[in-house]
Amino acid sequence: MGETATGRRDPDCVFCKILAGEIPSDRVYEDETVIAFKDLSPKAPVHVLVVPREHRRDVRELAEQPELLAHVATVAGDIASHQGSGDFRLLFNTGPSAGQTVFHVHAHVLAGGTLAEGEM
Ligand code: DGP
Repeated sequence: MGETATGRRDPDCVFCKILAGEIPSDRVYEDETVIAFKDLSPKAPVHVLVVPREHRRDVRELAEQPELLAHVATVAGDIASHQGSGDFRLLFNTGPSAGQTVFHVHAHVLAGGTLAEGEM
């Protein structure tokens, strides 16, 4: 785990590399604390990941910063309003058996069309 001027960074983390511009992404929003980009393998008409800039493992670590967690939810809602009807599903996979594959906390924003219950 390394520290940079912009906060915590893991040099092996794919989302830290996206944040640093080392891996391209289709960004839909960014500010001082979060970025949002389209998921590589979309599971819904709108499938965007909202990612805090600082490297945190999962939503449990993010919850140590309640304002940042709330900001992630606000950004997710704004994206759903701009890109869909405003309805959306917000999902944090947390831990390998729950499907987390990238261990840099991110919220999946799923929207557009009708989302089936139980479907990601
Ligand atoms: P999770 O399984 O909850 O950890 O979600 C990780 C998501 O990240 C998964 O839906 C695919 C996406 N993803 C992984 N690598 C990349 C990448 O390099 N670019 C983009 N845009 N998305 C990625």
